[in-house]
Amino acid sequence: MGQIHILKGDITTAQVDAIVNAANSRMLGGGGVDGAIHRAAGPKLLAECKNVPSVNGQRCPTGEARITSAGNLSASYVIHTVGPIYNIDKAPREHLINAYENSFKLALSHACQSIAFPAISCGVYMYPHHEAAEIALNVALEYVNHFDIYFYLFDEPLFNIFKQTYRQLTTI
Ligand code: AR6
Repeated sequence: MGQIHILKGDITTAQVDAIVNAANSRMLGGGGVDGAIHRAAGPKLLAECKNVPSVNGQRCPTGEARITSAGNLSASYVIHTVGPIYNIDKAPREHLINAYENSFKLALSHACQSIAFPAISCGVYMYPHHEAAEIALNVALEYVNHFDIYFYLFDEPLFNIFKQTYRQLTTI
């Protein structure tokens, strides 16, 4: 039985088996947490991403996940998932649920015992933060038997939303 930990800070410092990246479908890096993870991991991560099979330049469709090693990060793996772009996605809720679930499934199949997530789609993809927290934490509660789960929130308002949502979901 693991635990859910809600932390404020930089996910690249997480001491876990797998760090989840909020990537885009091309999986060649980007801004936000994706940029931070690639900078901290170094060029080996980008080289590994380039080896992931692509269809028309798309390595990871929205809601799916892919796994690579983690370069200079202390984690064993980076799990790259792609959340929905809230304003243009036809099924944003379903896709955000899938992004979390598929990340957990990949971590399970690679025998990970601890996993760290950023707030997927909560930056430039503009998913409303309260609903995103509710989705992230509900999926995490389904997998907490298998992992220690760490959410790294980068700013105080989102950190507070995750803490408050977690209290609401776990208070009977
Ligand atoms: N550690 C933890 N969280 C972080 C960090 C960090 N080092 N840096 C930023 N965040 P975003 P998205 C937070 O935009 O919305 C990229 O360009 C950030 O404050 O990184 O899923 C990709 O390549 C926000 O709360 O991801 C894609 O093109 C959260 O991480 C696109 O952005 C997610 O913000 C994905 O957009």
